Amino acid sequence: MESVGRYLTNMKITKFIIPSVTLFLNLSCVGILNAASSCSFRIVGDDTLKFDLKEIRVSKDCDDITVTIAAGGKMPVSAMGHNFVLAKASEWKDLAMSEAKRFPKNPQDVAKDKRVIATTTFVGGAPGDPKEASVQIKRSSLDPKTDYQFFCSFPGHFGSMNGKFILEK
Ligand SMILES: [Cu+2]
Repeated sequence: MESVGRYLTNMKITKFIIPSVTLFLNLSCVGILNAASSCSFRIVGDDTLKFDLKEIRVSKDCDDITVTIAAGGKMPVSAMGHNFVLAKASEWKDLAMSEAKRFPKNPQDVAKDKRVIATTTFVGGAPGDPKEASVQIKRSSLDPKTDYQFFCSFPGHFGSMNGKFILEK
C-alpha cells in the first residue's frame, strides 16, 4: 500500500512538473525567436540573378546583426555563386565593378578592399557547394546617418543582386 501511495504522489509531482517545464520551454523559444528574427536576416539568391530581399531593415534595438546568404538555385558556385557584401551606398557600385574584374573567390580577398564593410563566402546550389554562409555585423560599427547597400560580388550579378541596408532610427 505504501508503494501505491508513493506512486500516486509521484504522479502528482510529474503532472505538475511536466506542464510547467513545457510552458517554460515554450516561453523561452518565443523569446529566442523574437530576438533572432529582428536581428538576423536570410537572403536567398537564385539561378536567375535575384535576391529574395530588396532591402534589409535593422531595428535600432539590434546591435548584433547576422546576415546569412543561402543558395536557392541548382547551379554550381563556380558559375552561379552568390555572396553578401556590405558597403556604403556612395561606394558600392565602384566597389562592385572592381570586384567583378578581380573576382576573388576567397572572401578574405574581398575584405581586403577598404570599402568592404562585411562579406560572406560564396554559396552555390550544386552538390558539395556550401549552401549557406553568414557574417556578423555590429550596428554600433555603422553610422546611422550613412546609407548602405548590399550586393553580390560575383561578376555580372550586382546589377540585379543588390539592395538597401537600412538602419532604422
Ligand atoms: Cu550572385
